[in-house]
Amino acid sequence: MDTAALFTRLGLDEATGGGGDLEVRSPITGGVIARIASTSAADTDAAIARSRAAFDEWRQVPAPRRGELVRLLGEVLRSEKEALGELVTLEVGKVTSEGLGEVQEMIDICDLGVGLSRQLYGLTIASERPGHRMLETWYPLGPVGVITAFNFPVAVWSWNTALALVCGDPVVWKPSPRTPLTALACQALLRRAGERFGGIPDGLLEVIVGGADRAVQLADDPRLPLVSATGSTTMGRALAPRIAGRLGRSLLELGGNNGMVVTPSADLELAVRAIAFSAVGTAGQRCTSLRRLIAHTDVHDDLVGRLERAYASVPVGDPREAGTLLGPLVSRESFDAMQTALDRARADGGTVTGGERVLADRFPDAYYVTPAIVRMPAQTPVVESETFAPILYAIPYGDLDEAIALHNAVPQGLSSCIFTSDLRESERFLSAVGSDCGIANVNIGPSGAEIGGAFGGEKETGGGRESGSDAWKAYMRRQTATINYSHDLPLAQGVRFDVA
Ligand code: UN1
Repeated sequence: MDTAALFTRLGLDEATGGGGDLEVRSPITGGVIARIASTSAADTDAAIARSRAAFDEWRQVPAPRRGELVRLLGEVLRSEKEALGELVTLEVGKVTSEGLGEVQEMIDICDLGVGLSRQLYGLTIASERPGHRMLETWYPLGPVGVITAFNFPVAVWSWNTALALVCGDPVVWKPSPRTPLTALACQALLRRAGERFGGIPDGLLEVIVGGADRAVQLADDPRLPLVSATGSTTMGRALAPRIAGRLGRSLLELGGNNGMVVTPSADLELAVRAIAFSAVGTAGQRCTSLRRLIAHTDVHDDLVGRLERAYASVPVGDPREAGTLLGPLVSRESFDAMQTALDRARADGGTVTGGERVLADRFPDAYYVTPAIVRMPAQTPVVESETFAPILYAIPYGDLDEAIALHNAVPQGLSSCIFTSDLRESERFLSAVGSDCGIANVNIGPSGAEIGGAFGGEKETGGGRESGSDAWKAYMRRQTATINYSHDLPLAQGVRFDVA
Protein backbone atom coordinates (compact mmCIF):
# COMPACT_ATOMS: atom_id res chain seq x y z
CA MET A 1 0.00 0.00 0.00
CA ASP A 2 1.34 3.50 -0.65
CA THR A 3 2.01 5.61 2.41
CA ALA A 4 -0.90 8.01 1.90
CA ALA A 5 -3.38 5.14 1.54
CA LEU A 6 -1.89 3.44 4.58
CA PHE A 7 -2.27 6.59 6.68
CA THR A 8 -5.88 6.99 5.57
CA ARG A 9 -6.69 3.37 6.28
CA LEU A 10 -5.23 3.62 9.79
CA GLY A 11 -6.95 6.89 10.65
CA LEU A 12 -3.83 9.06 10.52
CA ASP A 13 -4.94 11.76 8.10
CA GLU A 14 -5.82 14.28 10.77
CA ALA A 15 -2.56 13.79 12.72
CA THR A 16 -0.35 13.91 9.63
CA GLY A 17 -2.33 16.48 7.65
CA GLY A 18 -1.61 19.55 9.76
CA GLY A 19 2.17 19.38 9.88
CA GLY A 20 3.97 19.85 13.18
CA ASP A 21 7.26 20.14 14.94
CA LEU A 22 8.13 16.44 15.07
CA GLU A 23 9.64 14.79 12.01
CA VAL A 24 8.91 11.12 11.73
CA ARG A 25 11.53 9.24 9.72
CA SER A 26 11.51 5.73 8.37
CA PRO A 27 14.69 3.80 9.18
CA ILE A 28 14.28 2.09 5.79
CA THR A 29 15.49 5.16 3.92
CA GLY A 30 16.11 7.69 6.68
CA GLY A 31 13.61 9.98 4.91
CA VAL A 32 10.83 11.97 6.58
CA ILE A 33 7.45 10.22 6.24
CA ALA A 34 5.32 12.61 8.29
CA ARG A 35 5.36 15.70 10.44
CA ILE A 36 3.15 15.75 13.47
CA ALA A 37 2.59 17.95 16.47
CA SER A 38 4.08 17.01 19.81
CA THR A 39 2.03 17.34 22.99
CA SER A 40 2.77 20.28 25.29
CA ALA A 41 3.06 20.03 29.06
CA ALA A 42 -0.28 21.79 29.43
CA ASP A 43 -1.98 19.45 26.96
CA THR A 44 -0.48 16.48 28.80
CA ASP A 45 -1.90 17.82 32.02
CA ALA A 46 -5.33 18.13 30.41
CA ALA A 47 -5.02 14.59 29.00
CA ILE A 48 -4.34 13.22 32.48
CA ALA A 49 -7.38 15.11 33.78
CA ARG A 50 -9.51 13.54 31.04
CA SER A 51 -8.22 10.12 31.90
CA ARG A 52 -9.13 10.66 35.58
CA ALA A 53 -12.65 11.57 34.50
CA ALA A 54 -12.76 8.49 32.25
CA PHE A 55 -11.72 6.37 35.22
CA ASP A 56 -14.72 7.55 37.24
CA GLU A 57 -16.96 6.09 34.55
CA TRP A 58 -14.98 3.10 33.36
CA ARG A 59 -14.44 1.58 36.81
CA GLN A 60 -18.21 1.22 37.14
CA VAL A 61 -18.59 -0.75 33.92
CA PRO A 62 -18.72 -4.49 34.78
CA ALA A 63 -15.44 -6.20 33.97
CA PRO A 64 -16.90 -8.66 31.40
CA ARG A 65 -18.39 -5.67 29.58
CA ARG A 66 -14.98 -3.99 29.65
CA GLY A 67 -13.70 -7.24 28.17
CA GLU A 68 -16.14 -6.77 25.31
CA LEU A 69 -14.29 -3.58 24.31
CA VAL A 70 -11.04 -5.51 24.30
CA ARG A 71 -12.69 -8.27 22.24
CA LEU A 72 -13.74 -5.65 19.69
CA LEU A 73 -10.24 -4.19 19.68
CA GLY A 74 -8.98 -7.68 18.85
CA GLU A 75 -11.50 -7.87 15.99
CA VAL A 76 -10.39 -4.51 14.59
CA LEU A 77 -6.77 -5.61 14.87
CA ARG A 78 -7.55 -8.82 13.01
CA SER A 79 -9.02 -6.86 10.14
CA GLU A 80 -6.18 -4.31 10.12
CA LYS A 81 -3.34 -6.73 10.80
CA GLU A 82 -1.72 -6.27 7.39
CA ALA A 83 -2.00 -2.49 7.44
CA LEU A 84 -0.75 -2.01 10.99
CA GLY A 85 2.06 -4.52 10.40
CA GLU A 86 3.05 -2.52 7.34
CA LEU A 87 3.11 0.68 9.35
CA VAL A 88 5.30 -1.00 12.00
CA THR A 89 7.69 -2.01 9.22
CA LEU A 90 7.72 1.51 7.83
CA GLU A 91 8.22 3.27 11.15
CA VAL A 92 10.62 0.81 12.84
CA GLY A 93 12.22 -1.06 9.93
CA LYS A 94 11.20 -4.58 11.02
CA VAL A 95 10.88 -7.18 8.31
CA THR A 96 7.32 -7.81 7.17
CA SER A 97 6.87 -11.10 9.01
CA GLU A 98 8.01 -9.55 12.29
CA GLY A 99 5.76 -6.51 11.82
CA LEU A 100 2.83 -8.88 11.32
CA GLY A 101 4.00 -10.99 14.27
CA GLU A 102 3.90 -7.95 16.47
CA VAL A 103 0.27 -7.27 15.54
CA GLN A 104 -0.50 -10.94 16.15
CA GLU A 105 0.92 -10.50 19.64
CA MET A 106 -1.61 -7.69 20.13
CA ILE A 107 -4.45 -9.92 18.99
CA ASP A 108 -3.27 -12.64 21.35
CA ILE A 109 -3.21 -10.36 24.38
CA CYS A 110 -6.69 -9.09 23.50
CA ASP A 111 -7.91 -12.70 23.52
CA LEU A 112 -6.25 -13.23 26.88
CA GLY A 113 -7.83 -10.01 28.17
CA VAL A 114 -11.32 -11.10 27.13
CA GLY A 115 -11.03 -14.32 29.12
CA LEU A 116 -9.45 -12.47 32.01
CA SER A 117 -12.39 -10.09 32.14
CA ARG A 118 -14.45 -12.93 33.62
CA GLN A 119 -11.68 -14.14 35.90
CA LEU A 120 -10.36 -11.29 38.02
CA TYR A 121 -10.32 -13.79 40.85
CA GLY A 122 -9.94 -12.90 44.49
CA LEU A 123 -9.67 -15.27 47.45
CA THR A 124 -11.78 -16.21 50.40
CA ILE A 125 -9.65 -16.72 53.48
CA ALA A 126 -10.36 -18.62 56.70
CA SER A 127 -10.82 -16.21 59.60
CA GLU A 128 -9.50 -17.05 63.06
CA ARG A 129 -12.62 -15.53 64.60
CA PRO A 130 -15.94 -17.38 64.94
CA GLY A 131 -18.74 -16.02 62.77
CA HIS A 132 -16.33 -14.13 60.53
CA ARG A 133 -15.08 -14.52 57.04
CA MET A 134 -12.38 -12.81 55.04
CA LEU A 135 -12.15 -12.06 51.38
CA GLU A 136 -9.90 -10.35 48.92
CA THR A 137 -11.32 -8.36 46.01
CA TRP A 138 -9.54 -6.68 43.13
CA TYR A 139 -10.70 -3.23 42.09
CA PRO A 140 -9.67 -0.82 39.34
CA LEU A 141 -6.58 1.17 40.28
CA GLY A 142 -6.77 4.36 38.25
CA PRO A 143 -5.27 5.74 35.04
CA VAL A 144 -2.06 4.01 34.06
CA GLY A 145 0.86 5.88 32.50
CA VAL A 146 2.39 3.70 29.80
CA ILE A 147 5.79 4.57 28.36
CA THR A 148 7.00 2.42 25.48
CA ALA A 149 10.12 2.00 23.36
CA PHE A 150 10.54 2.16 19.58
CA ASN A 151 11.31 -1.51 19.10
CA PHE A 152 7.90 -2.97 19.93
CA PRO A 153 5.88 0.15 19.26
CA VAL A 154 2.45 -1.48 19.38
CA ALA A 155 2.73 -4.86 21.15
CA VAL A 156 3.99 -3.47 24.45
CA TRP A 157 1.20 -0.89 24.44
CA SER A 158 -1.31 -3.66 23.87
CA TRP A 159 0.05 -5.83 26.71
CA ASN A 160 -0.52 -2.92 29.05
CA THR A 161 -3.70 -1.63 27.54
CA ALA A 162 -5.64 -4.87 27.09
CA LEU A 163 -5.03 -5.64 30.76
CA ALA A 164 -5.55 -2.08 32.01
CA LEU A 165 -8.87 -1.72 30.18
CA VAL A 166 -10.16 -5.04 31.48
CA CYS A 167 -9.00 -4.09 34.97
CA GLY A 168 -10.96 -0.83 34.75
CA ASP A 169 -8.08 1.57 34.14
CA PRO A 170 -7.72 4.21 31.41
CA VAL A 171 -4.30 4.58 29.79
CA VAL A 172 -2.14 7.65 29.17
CA TRP A 173 0.39 6.47 26.63
CA LYS A 174 3.68 8.09 25.74
CA PRO A 175 5.21 6.11 22.89
CA SER A 176 8.79 6.58 21.75
CA PRO A 177 9.15 9.86 19.82
CA ARG A 178 10.42 7.67 16.97
CA THR A 179 7.10 5.86 16.67
CA PRO A 180 4.18 8.26 17.11
CA LEU A 181 2.41 7.09 13.94
CA THR A 182 1.87 3.52 15.09
CA ALA A 183 0.67 4.93 18.42
CA LEU A 184 -1.84 7.28 16.82
CA ALA A 185 -2.99 4.40 14.60
CA CYS A 186 -3.63 2.27 17.70
CA GLN A 187 -5.62 5.13 19.20
CA ALA A 188 -7.70 5.36 16.02
CA LEU A 189 -8.26 1.58 16.04
CA LEU A 190 -9.36 1.64 19.67
CA ARG A 191 -11.72 4.48 18.80
CA ARG A 192 -13.16 2.29 16.04
CA ALA A 193 -13.65 -0.55 18.53
CA GLY A 194 -15.23 2.00 20.89
CA GLU A 195 -17.80 2.99 18.28
CA ARG A 196 -18.81 -0.63 17.81
CA PHE A 197 -18.96 -0.95 21.59
CA GLY A 198 -21.55 1.83 21.67
CA GLY A 199 -19.27 4.61 22.86
CA ILE A 200 -16.44 4.78 25.37
CA PRO A 201 -15.49 7.56 27.77
CA ASP A 202 -13.50 10.36 26.27
CA GLY A 203 -10.00 10.01 27.74
CA LEU A 204 -9.99 6.22 28.01
CA LEU A 205 -6.82 6.29 25.92
CA GLU A 206 -4.71 9.43 25.66
CA VAL A 207 -1.60 9.54 23.48
CA ILE A 208 1.18 11.94 24.44
CA VAL A 209 3.64 12.67 21.65
CA GLY A 210 6.95 13.69 23.13
CA GLY A 211 10.27 12.77 24.66
CA ALA A 212 11.87 12.53 28.07
CA ASP A 213 10.17 15.68 29.46
CA ARG A 214 6.77 14.16 28.95
CA ALA A 215 7.90 10.85 30.47
CA VAL A 216 9.06 12.75 33.56
CA GLN A 217 5.72 14.51 33.69
CA LEU A 218 3.89 11.17 33.77
CA ALA A 219 6.31 9.83 36.38
CA ASP A 220 5.68 12.83 38.62
CA ASP A 221 1.91 13.01 38.35
CA PRO A 222 0.09 11.54 41.39
CA ARG A 223 -3.08 11.12 39.31
CA LEU A 224 -1.36 8.13 37.69
CA PRO A 225 -1.11 5.51 40.46
CA LEU A 226 0.84 3.18 38.17
CA VAL A 227 3.44 3.97 35.55
CA SER A 228 4.50 1.10 33.33
CA ALA A 229 7.75 1.89 31.54
CA THR A 230 9.55 -0.17 28.94
CA GLY A 231 12.92 0.92 27.60
CA SER A 232 16.54 1.32 28.57
CA THR A 233 17.97 0.91 32.04
CA THR A 234 19.02 4.56 31.86
CA MET A 235 15.41 5.58 31.33
CA GLY A 236 14.25 3.34 34.19
CA ARG A 237 16.87 4.74 36.55
CA ALA A 238 15.72 8.27 35.75
CA LEU A 239 11.99 7.60 36.18
CA ALA A 240 11.74 4.98 38.94
CA PRO A 241 13.00 7.21 41.80
CA ARG A 242 10.55 9.93 40.78
CA ILE A 243 7.62 7.53 40.83
CA ALA A 244 8.84 6.04 44.11
CA GLY A 245 9.28 9.56 45.51
CA ARG A 246 5.54 10.12 45.29
CA LEU A 247 4.96 6.53 46.48
CA GLY A 248 3.47 5.57 43.15
CA ARG A 249 3.73 2.11 41.66
CA SER A 250 6.03 1.37 38.79
CA LEU A 251 6.18 -1.57 36.46
CA LEU A 252 9.57 -1.61 34.80
CA GLU A 253 10.70 -3.65 31.84
CA LEU A 254 14.21 -2.43 31.11
CA GLY A 255 17.32 -3.66 29.39
CA GLY A 256 18.25 -7.27 28.83
CA ASN A 257 21.59 -8.91 28.10
CA ASN A 258 20.37 -12.34 27.28
CA GLY A 259 22.55 -15.40 27.18
CA MET A 260 22.46 -18.90 25.78
CA VAL A 261 24.43 -21.76 27.28
CA VAL A 262 25.25 -24.50 24.75
CA THR A 263 26.39 -27.74 26.34
CA PRO A 264 28.21 -30.68 24.68
CA SER A 265 24.97 -32.65 24.33
CA ALA A 266 23.13 -29.85 22.48
CA ASP A 267 21.54 -30.27 19.06
CA LEU A 268 23.84 -27.79 17.30
CA GLU A 269 21.75 -27.57 14.18
CA LEU A 270 18.77 -26.45 16.25
CA ALA A 271 20.99 -24.09 18.22
CA VAL A 272 22.25 -22.40 15.03
CA ARG A 273 18.69 -21.72 13.89
CA ALA A 274 17.65 -20.40 17.29
CA ILE A 275 20.74 -18.19 17.52
CA ALA A 276 20.17 -16.74 14.05
CA PHE A 277 16.61 -15.72 14.89
CA SER A 278 17.32 -14.41 18.35
CA ALA A 279 20.59 -12.58 17.64
CA VAL A 280 19.92 -11.32 14.10
CA GLY A 281 16.11 -11.01 14.08
CA THR A 282 14.72 -7.49 14.59
CA ALA A 283 18.34 -6.36 13.91
CA GLY A 284 19.21 -7.30 17.49
CA GLN A 285 16.84 -4.59 18.71
CA ARG A 286 14.65 -6.68 21.00
CA CYS A 287 15.06 -6.43 24.73
CA THR A 288 15.06 -10.24 24.49
CA SER A 289 17.67 -10.45 21.69
CA LEU A 290 20.45 -12.95 22.21
CA ARG A 291 23.71 -11.14 22.98
CA ARG A 292 25.91 -13.70 24.74
CA LEU A 293 26.70 -17.21 23.57
CA ILE A 294 28.34 -19.29 26.28
CA ALA A 295 29.40 -22.52 24.58
CA HIS A 296 31.29 -25.49 25.99
CA THR A 297 34.87 -25.76 24.71
CA ASP A 298 33.99 -29.14 23.09
CA VAL A 299 31.46 -27.48 20.77
CA HIS A 300 32.45 -23.80 20.79
CA ASP A 301 34.59 -23.68 17.64
CA ASP A 302 32.31 -25.92 15.64
CA LEU A 303 29.25 -23.88 16.64
CA VAL A 304 30.83 -20.48 16.03
CA GLY A 305 32.17 -21.69 12.67
CA ARG A 306 28.67 -22.79 11.64
CA LEU A 307 27.28 -19.46 12.77
CA GLU A 308 29.85 -17.49 10.82
CA ARG A 309 28.83 -19.41 7.71
CA ALA A 310 25.12 -18.92 8.39
CA TYR A 311 25.63 -15.22 9.10
CA ALA A 312 27.42 -14.74 5.78
CA SER A 313 24.25 -15.72 3.95
CA VAL A 314 21.75 -13.60 5.93
CA PRO A 315 19.86 -11.41 3.44
CA VAL A 316 20.23 -7.78 4.53
CA GLY A 317 18.04 -5.21 2.87
CA ASP A 318 14.76 -3.38 2.57
CA PRO A 319 12.55 -5.02 5.21
CA ARG A 320 9.55 -4.84 2.90
CA GLU A 321 11.16 -7.10 0.31
CA ALA A 322 10.38 -10.80 0.42
CA GLY A 323 13.31 -12.81 1.71
CA THR A 324 14.95 -10.04 3.75
CA LEU A 325 15.81 -11.20 7.25
CA LEU A 326 17.82 -8.24 8.48
CA GLY A 327 16.46 -4.74 8.01
CA PRO A 328 18.00 -1.43 9.05
CA LEU A 329 19.06 -0.24 12.46
CA VAL A 330 16.68 2.38 13.74
CA SER A 331 19.10 5.31 13.54
CA ARG A 332 22.58 6.64 12.98
CA GLU A 333 23.05 6.71 16.80
CA SER A 334 22.35 2.97 16.91
CA PHE A 335 24.90 2.39 14.19
CA ASP A 336 27.48 4.49 16.04
CA ALA A 337 26.78 2.63 19.30
CA MET A 338 27.28 -0.66 17.49
CA GLN A 339 30.62 0.42 16.04
CA THR A 340 31.78 1.72 19.43
CA ALA A 341 30.90 -1.60 21.06
CA LEU A 342 32.77 -3.54 18.36
CA ASP A 343 35.84 -1.31 18.80
CA ARG A 344 35.77 -1.88 22.54
CA ALA A 345 35.44 -5.63 22.01
CA ARG A 346 38.47 -5.59 19.67
CA ALA A 347 40.45 -3.66 22.28
CA ASP A 348 39.54 -6.36 24.80
CA GLY A 349 41.00 -9.05 22.54
CA GLY A 350 37.84 -9.99 20.64
CA THR A 351 37.86 -11.16 17.01
CA VAL A 352 35.01 -9.60 15.07
CA THR A 353 33.37 -11.16 12.03
CA GLY A 354 30.78 -8.96 10.26
CA GLY A 355 29.28 -5.79 11.67
CA GLU A 356 30.07 -3.55 8.68
CA ARG A 357 27.76 -1.02 7.15
CA VAL A 358 26.25 -2.16 3.83
CA LEU A 359 23.87 -0.74 1.19
CA ALA A 360 25.10 2.80 1.82
CA ASP A 361 24.88 3.54 -1.93
CA ARG A 362 21.25 2.58 -2.14
CA PHE A 363 20.29 4.05 1.26
CA PRO A 364 22.75 6.86 2.07
CA ASP A 365 20.66 8.09 5.00
CA ALA A 366 19.83 4.71 6.49
CA TYR A 367 21.98 2.25 8.43
CA TYR A 368 22.14 -1.35 7.32
CA VAL A 369 24.78 -3.68 8.75
CA THR A 370 25.84 -7.27 8.49
CA PRO A 371 25.34 -9.18 11.74
CA ALA A 372 28.43 -9.45 13.92
CA ILE A 373 29.89 -12.37 15.83
CA VAL A 374 32.70 -11.61 18.24
CA ARG A 375 34.91 -14.36 19.63
CA MET A 376 35.74 -13.07 23.08
CA PRO A 377 38.48 -14.41 25.34
CA ALA A 378 36.41 -13.43 28.39
CA GLN A 379 33.25 -11.61 29.45
CA THR A 380 34.74 -8.11 29.53
CA PRO A 381 32.75 -4.94 30.46
CA VAL A 382 31.54 -4.32 26.89
CA VAL A 383 29.83 -7.73 27.00
CA GLU A 384 28.18 -6.79 30.26
CA SER A 385 26.32 -3.84 28.75
CA GLU A 386 23.40 -3.95 26.36
CA THR A 387 24.01 -2.65 22.84
CA PHE A 388 20.84 -2.57 20.77
CA ALA A 389 22.33 -4.06 17.58
CA PRO A 390 23.00 -7.49 16.02
CA ILE A 391 26.18 -8.28 17.95
CA LEU A 392 26.72 -11.74 19.40
CA TYR A 393 29.61 -12.28 21.80
CA ALA A 394 30.84 -15.88 21.99
CA ILE A 395 32.60 -17.01 25.16
CA PRO A 396 33.85 -20.57 25.82
CA TYR A 397 33.30 -22.37 29.13
CA GLY A 398 34.63 -25.54 30.77
CA ASP A 399 31.97 -26.80 33.19
CA LEU A 400 28.32 -26.01 33.77
CA ASP A 401 28.79 -24.23 37.10
CA GLU A 402 31.23 -21.91 35.38
CA ALA A 403 28.76 -21.37 32.52
CA ILE A 404 25.94 -20.49 34.92
CA ALA A 405 28.21 -18.16 36.88
CA LEU A 406 29.26 -16.40 33.65
CA HIS A 407 25.67 -16.29 32.52
CA ASN A 408 24.52 -14.58 35.71
CA ALA A 409 27.49 -12.23 36.00
CA VAL A 410 25.82 -9.35 34.17
CA PRO A 411 23.67 -6.61 35.71
CA GLN A 412 20.59 -7.43 33.61
CA GLY A 413 18.23 -10.36 34.18
CA LEU A 414 15.57 -10.56 31.48
CA SER A 415 15.77 -13.71 29.38
CA SER A 416 18.01 -16.75 29.11
CA CYS A 417 18.23 -20.21 27.64
CA ILE A 418 20.14 -23.45 27.54
CA PHE A 419 20.64 -25.85 24.65
CA THR A 420 21.16 -29.36 25.96
CA SER A 421 19.82 -32.90 25.63
CA ASP A 422 20.79 -33.71 29.19
CA LEU A 423 17.95 -33.49 31.68
CA ARG A 424 20.30 -32.85 34.58
CA GLU A 425 21.76 -29.83 32.83
CA SER A 426 18.44 -28.32 31.82
CA GLU A 427 16.92 -28.83 35.27
CA ARG A 428 19.98 -27.30 36.91
CA PHE A 429 19.70 -24.28 34.60
CA LEU A 430 16.04 -23.84 35.57
CA SER A 431 16.66 -24.36 39.30
CA ALA A 432 17.13 -21.86 42.12
CA VAL A 433 20.88 -21.98 41.50
CA GLY A 434 20.52 -21.73 37.73
CA SER A 435 19.58 -18.78 35.53
CA ASP A 436 18.71 -15.66 37.54
CA CYS A 437 16.46 -14.25 34.80
CA GLY A 438 12.72 -13.66 34.63
CA ILE A 439 12.57 -15.91 31.56
CA ALA A 440 14.52 -19.17 31.19
CA ASN A 441 14.08 -21.46 28.19
CA VAL A 442 15.29 -24.89 27.14
CA ASN A 443 16.15 -25.59 23.51
CA ILE A 444 14.62 -22.36 22.25
CA GLY A 445 16.20 -18.93 22.06
CA PRO A 446 15.61 -16.14 24.58
CA SER A 447 13.34 -14.01 22.36
CA GLY A 448 9.88 -14.41 20.91
CA ALA A 449 8.02 -15.10 24.15
CA GLU A 450 4.31 -15.92 24.01
CA ILE A 451 1.89 -13.57 25.77
CA GLY A 452 0.51 -16.26 28.10
CA GLY A 453 3.46 -16.09 30.48
CA ALA A 454 4.44 -13.18 32.68
CA PHE A 455 7.03 -11.13 30.81
CA GLY A 456 9.86 -9.26 32.50
CA GLY A 457 13.05 -9.75 34.43
CA GLU A 458 15.18 -9.20 37.48
CA LYS A 459 18.10 -7.02 38.55
CA GLU A 460 18.57 -4.00 36.25
CA THR A 461 15.73 -5.23 34.07
CA GLY A 462 13.54 -3.72 36.76
CA GLY A 463 11.50 -6.57 38.23
CA GLY A 464 8.19 -5.76 36.50
CA ARG A 465 5.95 -8.35 34.87
CA GLU A 466 3.64 -7.58 31.96
CA SER A 467 1.40 -9.67 29.75
CA GLY A 468 0.09 -13.07 30.91
CA SER A 469 -0.05 -15.16 34.09
CA ASP A 470 -1.04 -12.91 37.03
CA ALA A 471 0.57 -9.73 35.65
CA TRP A 472 -2.93 -8.16 35.70
CA LYS A 473 -2.69 -7.76 39.46
CA ALA A 474 -0.29 -4.85 39.00
CA TYR A 475 -3.13 -2.91 37.37
CA MET A 476 -5.58 -3.31 40.25
CA ARG A 477 -5.85 -2.48 43.90
CA ARG A 478 -6.46 -5.29 46.33
CA GLN A 479 -8.95 -4.93 49.12
CA THR A 480 -8.96 -7.32 52.06
CA ALA A 481 -12.34 -7.36 53.81
CA THR A 482 -13.33 -9.05 57.08
CA ILE A 483 -17.04 -9.58 57.64
CA ASN A 484 -18.58 -10.34 61.03
CA TYR A 485 -21.91 -12.17 60.71
CA SER A 486 -22.14 -13.07 64.42
CA HIS A 487 -23.61 -11.20 67.41
CA ASP A 488 -20.25 -11.02 69.17
CA LEU A 489 -17.15 -8.94 68.66
CA PRO A 490 -14.18 -11.24 69.20
CA LEU A 491 -10.87 -9.49 68.54
CA ALA A 492 -8.06 -10.97 66.53
CA GLN A 493 -4.96 -12.28 68.30
CA GLY A 494 -7.13 -12.93 71.42
CA VAL A 495 -6.97 -9.29 72.49
CA ARG A 496 -9.51 -8.36 75.23
CA PHE A 497 -10.93 -4.85 75.27
CA ASP A 498 -14.17 -4.92 77.22
CA VAL A 499 -15.71 -1.55 77.85
CA ALA A 500 -18.31 -1.43 80.61
C1 UN1 B 1 10.71 -6.10 23.78
O1 UN1 B 1 11.71 -6.26 23.08
O2 UN1 B 1 10.57 -5.06 24.48
O3 UN1 B 1 9.69 -11.97 23.61
C2 UN1 B 1 9.58 -7.05 23.83
C3 UN1 B 1 9.82 -11.21 22.64
C4 UN1 B 1 8.63 -10.40 22.23
C5 UN1 B 1 8.56 -9.14 23.02
C6 UN1 B 1 9.81 -8.33 23.10
N1 UN1 B 1 7.44 -11.17 22.43
O4 UN1 B 1 10.85 -11.14 22.00
